[in-house]
Amino acid sequence: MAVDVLLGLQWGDEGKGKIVDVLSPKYDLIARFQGGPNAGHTLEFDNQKYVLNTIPSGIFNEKTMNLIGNGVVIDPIILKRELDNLKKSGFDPVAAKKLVIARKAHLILPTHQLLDAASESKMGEGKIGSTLKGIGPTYMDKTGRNGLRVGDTMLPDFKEKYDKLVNKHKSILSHYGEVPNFSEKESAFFEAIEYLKSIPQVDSEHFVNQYLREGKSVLAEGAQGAMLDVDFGSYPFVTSSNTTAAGACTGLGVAPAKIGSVIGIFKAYCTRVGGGPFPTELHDETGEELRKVGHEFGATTGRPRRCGWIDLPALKYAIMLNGVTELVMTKADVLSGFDKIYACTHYEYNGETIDYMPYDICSIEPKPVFKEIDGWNEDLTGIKTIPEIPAKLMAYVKYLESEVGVPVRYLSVGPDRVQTLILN
Ligand code: 2SA
Ligand code: GDP
Ligand code: MG
Repeated sequence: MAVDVLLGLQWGDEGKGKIVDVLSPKYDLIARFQGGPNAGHTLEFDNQKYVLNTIPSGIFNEKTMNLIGNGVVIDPIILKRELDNLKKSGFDPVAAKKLVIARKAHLILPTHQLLDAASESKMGEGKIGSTLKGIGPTYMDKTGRNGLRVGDTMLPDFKEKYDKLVNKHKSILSHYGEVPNFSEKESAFFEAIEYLKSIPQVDSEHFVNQYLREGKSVLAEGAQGAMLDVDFGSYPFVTSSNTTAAGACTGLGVAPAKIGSVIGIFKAYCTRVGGGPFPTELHDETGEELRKVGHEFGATTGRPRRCGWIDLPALKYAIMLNGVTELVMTKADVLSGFDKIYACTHYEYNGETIDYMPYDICSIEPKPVFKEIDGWNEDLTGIKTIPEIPAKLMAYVKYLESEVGVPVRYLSVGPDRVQTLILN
């Protein structure tokens, strides 16, 4: 057996949570491999909406096990809150023995969040627009070899390790100004750590490979999107992890040869939240309309998302980086009623026409060249079968497939689980 990977091909929020939930009955294990509570993965079914930050989106499927992998960074306070909320809704993954956590995953401390905020506050115009969840500073401590890991919570010297790291953080924070009081947050942190200890800890590399040896199916769930990858995104306007398929190998402990299908998700248009270049962004009423109809607000922070037309050079780049084998197009319903829609096929950049993401995208933003495409008027949200798909939408899908060279396997026409069509 191999590990299939599902990930976002744009700037995040493509609908990964919804699609993982839809696919989870096919899998024995769903495993998050990077990012942390900066993610907001939304699922809807039975008229209920759930937003998951750290917990994998397979949690609502009765038979599926869920793993928070070693590549994830965990805020124990947020994880406890997520689990408490699920319990209130009648789901208790810990009691149901459906959640395990990698002991090698790193912990987000209250001071990581203070560092994130302090760093952003000093950047003015150039700020990243981080979610302020402490993601960057936690990955910095991981690669700087100072981090605290989930497994450390079980060791007798956990508090000493914590104090050592916090003292380092305090000294960095003092360079930014007065160190804010975080005693309340600290109490909540230690309370949440006690709770965290009740979740079974595993070595994700052994756990996942054992599943494969037993012939069980595994889906790795990405967070954010390829264009936010720390290596290949529009650096420095990126998140601090590898959001691309390679991240599934390091974030779970799976060899590259053990990767199977790579399922890439994209919206029928584009959004981005936070700072950084976004060539197809619409600064007009059409952008407003997309935001309004698509409810484009951050699932974690509530920030308005920037909206624009689909960007084919960026999509092709993401497909190449990830080795995408099949596509999912979401939010097709949001485009209903637009007389014309547009696809960026190329960029004008420095007096040239190019069809790739240029290195210096942050200082010279490429100007998009658009192809005009006929829109469709039909409401898609009740569509259940392929013949009901409007011909103009099908033509849009076929056009995108011919441009990127990968089939669109699933079409999502609404936020609910049931609003999903299998195309081929
Ligand atoms: P961070 O917090 O350090 O990872 O921020 C760095 C950049 O990564 C972007 N980022 C995201 N982009 C889209 N969606 C994300 N999750 C939330 C959602 C976002 C929200 O599901 O809507 O609620 O605002 C996410 N997480 C990180 C971030 O905007 C920065 O550009
Ligand atoms: P994720 O981070 O990729 O899981 O995506 P988010 O949950 O942050 O954002 C996607 C939003 O779009 C959520 O509110 C979903 O409920 C919603 N959504 C997903 N698929 C569709 C769709 O096909 N149509 C519509 N209208 N909404 C969708
Ligand atoms: Mg999201």
